Amino acid sequence: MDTVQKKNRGKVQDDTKNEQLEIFRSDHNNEKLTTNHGLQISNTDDSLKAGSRGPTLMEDFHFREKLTHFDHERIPERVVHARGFGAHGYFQVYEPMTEYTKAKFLEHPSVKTPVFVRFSTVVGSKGSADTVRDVRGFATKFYTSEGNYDLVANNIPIFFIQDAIKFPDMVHSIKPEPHNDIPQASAAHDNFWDFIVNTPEITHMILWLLSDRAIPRSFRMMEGFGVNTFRLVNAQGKARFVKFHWKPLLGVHSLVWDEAQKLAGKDPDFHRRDLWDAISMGNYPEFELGVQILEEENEFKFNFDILDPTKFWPEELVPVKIIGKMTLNRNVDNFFAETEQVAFHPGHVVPGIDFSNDPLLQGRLFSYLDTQLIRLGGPNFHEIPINRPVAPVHNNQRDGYHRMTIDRSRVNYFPNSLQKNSPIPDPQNGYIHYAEKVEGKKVRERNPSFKDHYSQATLFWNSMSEAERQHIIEAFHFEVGGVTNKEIRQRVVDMFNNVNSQLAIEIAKGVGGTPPITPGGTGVTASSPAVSQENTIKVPQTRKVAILAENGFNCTEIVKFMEAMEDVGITTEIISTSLGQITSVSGMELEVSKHYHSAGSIMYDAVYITGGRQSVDSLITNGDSLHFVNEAFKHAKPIGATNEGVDLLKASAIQGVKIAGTDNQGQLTTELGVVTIQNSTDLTSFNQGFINAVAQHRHWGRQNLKKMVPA
Ligand code: HDD
Repeated sequence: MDTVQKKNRGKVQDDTKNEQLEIFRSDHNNEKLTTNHGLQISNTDDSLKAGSRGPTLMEDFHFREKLTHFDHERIPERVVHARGFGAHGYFQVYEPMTEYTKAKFLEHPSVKTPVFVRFSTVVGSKGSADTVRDVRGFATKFYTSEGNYDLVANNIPIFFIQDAIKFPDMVHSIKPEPHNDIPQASAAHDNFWDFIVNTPEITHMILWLLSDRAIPRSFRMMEGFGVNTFRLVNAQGKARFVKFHWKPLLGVHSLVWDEAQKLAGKDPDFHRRDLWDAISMGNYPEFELGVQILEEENEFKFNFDILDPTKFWPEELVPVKIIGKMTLNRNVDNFFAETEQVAFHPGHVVPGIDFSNDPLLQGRLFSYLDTQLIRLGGPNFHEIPINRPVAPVHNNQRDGYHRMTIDRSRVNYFPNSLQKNSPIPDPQNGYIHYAEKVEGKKVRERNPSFKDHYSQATLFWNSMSEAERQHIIEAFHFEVGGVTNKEIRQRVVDMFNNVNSQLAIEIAKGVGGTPPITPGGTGVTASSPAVSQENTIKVPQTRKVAILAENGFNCTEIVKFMEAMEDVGITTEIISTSLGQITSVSGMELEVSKHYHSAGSIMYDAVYITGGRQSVDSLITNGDSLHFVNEAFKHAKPIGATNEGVDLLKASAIQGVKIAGTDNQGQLTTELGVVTIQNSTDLTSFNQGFINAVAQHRHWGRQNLKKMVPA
């Protein structure tokens, strides 16, 4: 796998810039300060006054302009997905997709399409923490030669509701309660669970929301799903149903809840920092685009309706065909101009991509354009640089707030003879909606095929590993534990009895509910291994390891360790009591990356304790370093120690795993992600063992240990 291209490290940027954006960039480098009208300014620290102790004068145009602009600097945040982080990149298909679609950007691998991606949380406001339990948005704008195509996706393949008309109710219920604006960025409150127990169609989505998917380790380690069913249409006019997938080449990995909560305080920017740093270092995130394609004649082949957005198409039934790859290789220049002002819309399609009658999608097609009008202040938001297509724009739309184009023609209507009917619609190459035959009575109804709300929820539950199930149960205990109304808590127990009796019993244990009397479940015994994160890609690349060391460390061990990690694309940081330099037994100096005030185990994927008597003796007497390893152990992270370093583990609260000691001197000892060796100078096997443990991400077997360490 070529995920972390060593060759890329240190290289700042790729050459796939969106030329369109280039012309709007300004560096303000080595320039004179001016007003917005180009007048040079002599002093910007003192307002114009009548006497140096006198009142400020109305005629101070510079003061007025500066303050007025500042007073108007904020725009409304997105009503959902307010907190987000974006990056530029490019996309290429692996092979021509012409059999399925006439979309030009999917026509040939030689076509390199610039993209802009914005990842987001849904519920929290713009200043909320990154690691909250929530769905993550994964919106991609492809700047294609035929116009912008937006794939506005989430990291969960299904949705809360089936019909867009319920979206305002659903969002109102999960957002902070209106009387006191509490809680922020959390689903653990009465209003949301009240909505849940009254909305059976939400059952399946709640299981996903309470699963590890909702606390990703990184934006780089999430899948993306278009959720809705779309159509691909080829040049011959043949249409097929399609679901879109993004698959990260680093696999799908999550935090644990205790870690996510602590990160929200210690580093609320954890995900955006991770993405920014990865791109800055040349560790470009890569996602493969996959499609599940369904022939129209197979529309009714499944025991769920393929237009129902609360259902996914199990990959075991409809395989995901991997068709191309997106690489994110450039951070933004300006957060507001790009990430904040970017406007996505599922209705931004190109020829060859069309809609289905999924009632959620149909409603989305209205909402996104509507919301940009208020958020970006008018109908000309397509002229903001980040939203401009690379394809030329010609139409008779004119005027409105913030119009930038100077339309020089006197003709602003069609048909016309003064300009020979230009701009003229093109019946051959212009977008043609798929001519689907529809008929029916006007009704406010849901089709009976949308009525089974539990079978796929059981399928999902069946597909979870033991650890994943345990996490879901604990998430129920936390989220429903935040509900004050006892009746709602009991109704949650009863609701999930429809999915699985054992699940309901386990929920009841933690929320003070009565376990269901009647056995529940749906009778579904099938599972979909593809949805379990246990079966994802597991590689060590781009992981971050904390090295605990103090003065008197063993320099050979640490240097060899750092080299071995670097070779596989793992980054290392040295954590010590204070910033500055630490000195090895042999006098070698190393720069400390962070001290215990600024770092915590929660910011790393793994911990390594290097040898050196003096260093380890200091670590053993330091509560911070003991807490560091205890906490990493509790969060199921890989822990490695060599020679004297093993003594820190012995002094810690870690129990129940085998650690190198007198009976296994010189041998590599590995159990449940704890990798140790003592009395050895050949650390090659240790380094390799540690890398393997890092690749595993977490060692959930530790959850079964009777005695877990406090942290
Ligand atoms: Fe939505 C934003 C994804 C259903 C209405 N949505 C928004 C964003 C993402 C999604 C990723 C953030 C885009 C950005 O970064 O700017 N939304 C989804 C997915 C859905 C979904 C995958 C289920 C298939 N959304 C959905 C429905 C409605 C909306 C049913 C309303 C009928 N969504 C919006 C919105 C937002 C939005 C209000 C808020 C900000 C924006 O559009 O630009 O229009």
